[in-house]
Amino acid sequence: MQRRSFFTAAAGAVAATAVSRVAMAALPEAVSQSSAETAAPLVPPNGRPYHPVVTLNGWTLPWRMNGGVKEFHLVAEPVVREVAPGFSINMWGYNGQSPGPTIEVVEGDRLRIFVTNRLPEHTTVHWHGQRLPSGMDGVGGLTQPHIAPGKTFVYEFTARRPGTFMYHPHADEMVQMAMGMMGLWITHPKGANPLIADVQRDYAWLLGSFAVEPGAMTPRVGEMTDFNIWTFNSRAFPAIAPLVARQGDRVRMRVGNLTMTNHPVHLHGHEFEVTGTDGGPVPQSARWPEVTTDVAVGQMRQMEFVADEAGDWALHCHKSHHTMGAMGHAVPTMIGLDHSGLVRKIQKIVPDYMVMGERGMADMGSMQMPLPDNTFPMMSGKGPFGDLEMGGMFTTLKVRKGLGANDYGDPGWFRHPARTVAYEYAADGQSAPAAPSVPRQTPPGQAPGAPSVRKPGAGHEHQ
Ligand SMILES: [Cu+2]
Repeated sequence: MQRRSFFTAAAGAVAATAVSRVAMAALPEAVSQSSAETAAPLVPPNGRPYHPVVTLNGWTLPWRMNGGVKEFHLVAEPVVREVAPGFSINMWGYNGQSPGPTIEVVEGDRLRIFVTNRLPEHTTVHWHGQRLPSGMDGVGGLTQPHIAPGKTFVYEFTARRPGTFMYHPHADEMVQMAMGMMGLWITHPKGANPLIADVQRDYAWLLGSFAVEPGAMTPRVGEMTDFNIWTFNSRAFPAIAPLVARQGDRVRMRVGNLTMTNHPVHLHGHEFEVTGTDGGPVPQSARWPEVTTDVAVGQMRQMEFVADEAGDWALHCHKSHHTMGAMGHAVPTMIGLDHSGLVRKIQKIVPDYMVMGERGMADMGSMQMPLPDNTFPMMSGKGPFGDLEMGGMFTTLKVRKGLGANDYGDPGWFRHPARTVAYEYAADGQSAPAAPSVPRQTPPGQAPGAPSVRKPGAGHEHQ
């Protein structure tokens, strides 16, 4: 990740990979990232200025300027991504990570993107949402020959419109996207744009899903519906970085979906507007307040709000199975079942046997259940008040007073002002409001305490 490495020509690579229009030019160095931590935003060292995004648990690909053209070098390759502590997946990605690095450019930039294929099979890169010459669209077989293993192809186009985009293969797509090949692309506006606000915090992530058996490390690539690992930028809660904002900041969230199902993204404590899609900025007259917006497959949504409420706010997919870790999806319903004698019998055969969920499944957050190697609990994460019972597509928005403009560090848990936290009711407490006491009437012929059903139009005067 050092700038100077761009200017050391990889001389040996020239002869083997020279392409006519860039003949005699060395390939830009392929910068690789080994960490799954959120990198500091990349302030542009040259070219047109812009306010950079923060890629959750990701990074932005550096470039070099070459005769007025911005040059990037993507390398498609197998990677090992740490999805949660103690849990890594064999993925395919770009430049050391899945998702690949975010590409940030400015409207009007002339671009040259070198793509080297180090996968065991051919690939291409499709630049989702871009206006570009048809032959640069990256659809293997339709607009270009596939990039064979070991080969480098060059894509050249101008970033014609500002917005939130992504890139992914258009070759053996089912396998390559199930393995994690995707990345974000941000085209910043050139100068002021009436539909694009200045924001103080600009976060971006891609929704992902993987089918990995507990204890395994490689996704089932043929899976169509039964995924068990749900991710923001190939990370699962509690390993997803929080979004941090200074109270009063205008915040943008850019979210793209390359999974096999839709994800209703839900933010607590604030209302946002969808200000843009991968089709471009949304006209002012077409924006309305939301607290949840659905991000369908193959879509991007750009949401904005003013972070004016201090606190720790949940930010998650609203499908409850998508905020679970690996192991919860095939558990039988045990609520209300008395199986007290059964456990001891089964433990004679399977000593570690535990029953899940006779009172619901909340107990599982704190169960010290033996797990296979390389997986993570279905419900995990500790908060200041106990177990969070989450996993998968869940993180927090942490809004604090007086943070520095470039302070993206986790500020820790919120310190709630006095008397602003929900509390346990105490019968002798002075502060709890008294609930009205109404004696229950039992209809004739019905046992006291039995549920009563009131039929419409039955005309009972009580209740
Ligand atoms: Cu979801």
